[in-house]
Amino acid sequence: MYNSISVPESSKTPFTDYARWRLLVNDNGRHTWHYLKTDEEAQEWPQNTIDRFWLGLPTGLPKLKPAKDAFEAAQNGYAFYKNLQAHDGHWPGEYGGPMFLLPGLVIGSYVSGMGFKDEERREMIRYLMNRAHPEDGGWGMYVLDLHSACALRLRLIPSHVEGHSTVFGTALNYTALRVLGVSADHPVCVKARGTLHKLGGACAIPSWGKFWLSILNVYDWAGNNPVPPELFLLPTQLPFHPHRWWIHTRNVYIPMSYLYGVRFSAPENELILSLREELYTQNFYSIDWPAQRNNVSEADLYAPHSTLFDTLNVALSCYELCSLPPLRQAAIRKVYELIVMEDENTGYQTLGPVSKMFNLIARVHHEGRESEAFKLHAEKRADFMWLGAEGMMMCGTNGSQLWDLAFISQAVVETGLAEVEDNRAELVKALEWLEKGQMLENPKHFEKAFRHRTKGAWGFSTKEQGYTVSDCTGEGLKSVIYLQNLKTVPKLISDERLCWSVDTLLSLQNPNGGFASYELVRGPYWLEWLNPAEVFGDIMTEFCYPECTTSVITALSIFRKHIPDYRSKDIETTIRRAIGYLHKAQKPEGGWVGSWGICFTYATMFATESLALVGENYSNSLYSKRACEFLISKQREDGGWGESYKSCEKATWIEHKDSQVVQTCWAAMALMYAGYPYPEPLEKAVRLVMGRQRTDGSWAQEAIEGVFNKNCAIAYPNFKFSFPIWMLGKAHWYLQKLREKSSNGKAPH
Ligand code: LAN
Repeated sequence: MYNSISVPESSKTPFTDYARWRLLVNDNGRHTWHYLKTDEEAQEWPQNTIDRFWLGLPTGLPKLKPAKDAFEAAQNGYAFYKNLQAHDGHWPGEYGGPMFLLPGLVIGSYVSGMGFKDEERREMIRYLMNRAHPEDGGWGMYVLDLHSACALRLRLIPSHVEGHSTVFGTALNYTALRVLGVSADHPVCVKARGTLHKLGGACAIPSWGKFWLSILNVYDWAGNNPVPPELFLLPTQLPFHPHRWWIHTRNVYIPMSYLYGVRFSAPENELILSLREELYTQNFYSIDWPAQRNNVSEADLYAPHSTLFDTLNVALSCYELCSLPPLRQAAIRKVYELIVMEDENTGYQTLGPVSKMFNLIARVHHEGRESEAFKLHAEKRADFMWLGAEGMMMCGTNGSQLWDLAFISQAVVETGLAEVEDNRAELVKALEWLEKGQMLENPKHFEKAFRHRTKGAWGFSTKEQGYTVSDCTGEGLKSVIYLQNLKTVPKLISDERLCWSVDTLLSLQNPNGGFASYELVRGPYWLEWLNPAEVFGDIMTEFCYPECTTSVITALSIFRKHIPDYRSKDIETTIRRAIGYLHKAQKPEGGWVGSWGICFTYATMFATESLALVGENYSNSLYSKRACEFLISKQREDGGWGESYKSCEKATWIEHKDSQVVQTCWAAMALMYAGYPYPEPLEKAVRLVMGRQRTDGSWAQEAIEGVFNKNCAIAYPNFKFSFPIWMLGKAHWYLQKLREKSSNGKAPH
């Protein structure tokens, strides 16, 4: 269906004209890339700074007057970052890192008969070429080094690649390249195929890979463990009913069970026949498929199956041989209904990039390519596709709009930058975005679709995507209160609406006092023994996270100062119980393990802020003091902090080879929230971050900042602006106060 495409051997320079790409920002936070074909179009819609920055082209932004102190450095940082704010008030950004998403986009589109524009295909190919491992040519689970492997190969930048190639990454991305039209003889394919074969070939791909390859008809359905849709017909009271699973796992397995139930397979064609030969080390037609169900390469294995899960699969495989057609049909109808409800609840964005493509295939299977569903899915597919300097990728979500906006808004207010005349217009725009971005109703399909309430909430990306996230609601609420407290900003969101968001936050507390990500913890911990995914940890149920809990504590603490009468008893009890959870979650060494950012510096910053808001600080709380001492023990000679993504995998501090600007800011902010009384560590941190600031006020991209499911890294490139601005501005006033106190001869506390 996609014709073959000839691309250069080197991916160093773009395969399309980068001067013709534009980021369209519309509908309150949607951002999509468009290629202008003619000179007239290009003239009518000129490229702006945002386009140029994210494409990696020179921005032409001026050199700024060198900063004399931390506040001026923060001001310079914001003077730069302001230019990246879109007209609707949010800061668009790239959200890449995972290397298993683009193949889903490509395979899912291919089997659904949904094409790509030629320029999109070329840039996706280039992205995959740039992300191939510089030595073996394969791909891993995620990208750690945000500089392209190509730049590394050419030694344009000194660094090294930490990730290793896996069967999951290599087989899927190889397949994606071939589907996109690259010939099997192209050097990038030859090299990757060699690595895939060395790793044992596609038979040893983890279960999600087996699934994608089965959909494409290059792996046999008999080589998959069963994914019976009947699970969704079981009584909801059962402790393992899917509505109790973590929402991402549930929303991936709903369409998966549909596609498994109907054994969806693309019709054979030349490419498929050829891939059957390329992906394996043995003859495709002689493979013993049932024997491959639990065959997962060592290079991929992170969460091995439990014996319970393996036993269950034996039983389910027997059931597959004698499943009752009417029951199967009823189950397929049930999961299809859930798929449709999810599409409609989210404006066809769906919860995330994996369910997006599975839902699309299911809808096309059921309703065809002429359907409205196909059209709407096609339109929103663009929201996940991002063109970066290295080519076109599939993002972890349809953006991180709320998240990025919330941090920079709070930073600007807390540092006093909001008082600077020149900075006001941006803040009004940010508030306008928050106003339009708040969810004002519960989902259209609510309990029936197993959804949690959304009224008053903010999600991670846009209102359209429509999912409450506990900490996003917390950060959204804080930002609104901060901004609306400024005299120069109009009040756009009523107190009533703020109260709705508090209602949502209060509805999310778990019996142990902690907060999870999207919903309450609905299932027992032992469900993790049924984790089928092999490559991710802690995915079966919601868990309580220090980061989510702390965002809620800080939001509620700030809210009650603003509106003291609203549900004051409930808020008090909720905060007290949440602090109890936080105390328990502290590691004996003094830090908190981050699950969404890397790693201890991230979670500890949120934790000391929460403690401070309930009056616990370095001088009166052992928790706060231990946190400071822990961080101080990790500060390096150069004044910075640097921890590897492996800290998240192993839940213990593991040094990164270099100190990191973003982590240094998190650690320094943690110390300041705790009221750390000694200036030297902070002064050293400030020097490091100022020293790495560029003349236009920006900072360079360093190591990847985020993580999920223990084992996958994900990029938050806007953090390198918001946190340095925040930390430097805060440190300026903080250090000034410390100096005043010591010159008055007073002890710091
Ligand atoms: C995210 C990104 C944001 C993140 C925070 C708000 C930072 C966090 O505090 C709560 C959890 C949340 C919302 C989160 C959950 C898992 C996501 C959606 C992601 C890490 C981005 C991508 C990831 C998603 C699961 C990727 C698709 C992969 C699957 C395994 C389905």
